[in-house]
Amino acid sequence: MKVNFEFGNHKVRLVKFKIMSQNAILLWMPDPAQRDAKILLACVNKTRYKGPEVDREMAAKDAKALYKAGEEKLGTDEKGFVKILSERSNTQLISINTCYYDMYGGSLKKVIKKETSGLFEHAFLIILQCAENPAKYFAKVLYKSMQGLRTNDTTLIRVIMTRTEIDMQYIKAEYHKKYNKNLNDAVHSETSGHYRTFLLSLLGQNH
Ligand SMILES: [Ca+2]
Repeated sequence: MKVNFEFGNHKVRLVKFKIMSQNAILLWMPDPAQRDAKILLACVNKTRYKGPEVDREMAAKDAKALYKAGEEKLGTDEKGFVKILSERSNTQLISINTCYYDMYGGSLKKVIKKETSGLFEHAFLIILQCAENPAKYFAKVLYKSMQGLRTNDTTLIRVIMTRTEIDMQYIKAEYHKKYNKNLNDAVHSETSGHYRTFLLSLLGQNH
């Protein structure tokens, strides 16, 4: 989707790109240090299986590997977390989470919070949230970007531009469910001029 509009004296053309959620995670990282860049590359480069099939046996193996890399170990082997969290499909991650709970009595979210910190923790939690319910995650990000005195336009435009049209329908539904307000109306009240027209055209019809 291409939209032309004028911004000051400039004619601007913005194109909506169709990219995977992994790439979006990359965008979320503010100026990552070299150490933290590993997970970003892992997320982008590895081919993540997208289908619905779940391998229970492999999930149990991964749960065990995560336990060894985290709770069982003094300190944390972050590489072990990166490998599993960046390579497994969303459905597989949900299965790993269930296995972990059954085997060790705690959720992966809790383990990540306990065993990791900083950008690693941030990225791992995003991956987990995206596996569970990506639309809910992005609805929350959009809501937060419009809170407070100043709207965070960078976040707002980044999320809206990087979601596919189908993703956006799910995000709008989650937004309405959680905040009891239409996303289009929220964006309308937080923006103005060509910028508003542009964002609303990317959001599509109000449902
Ligand atoms: Ca540990």
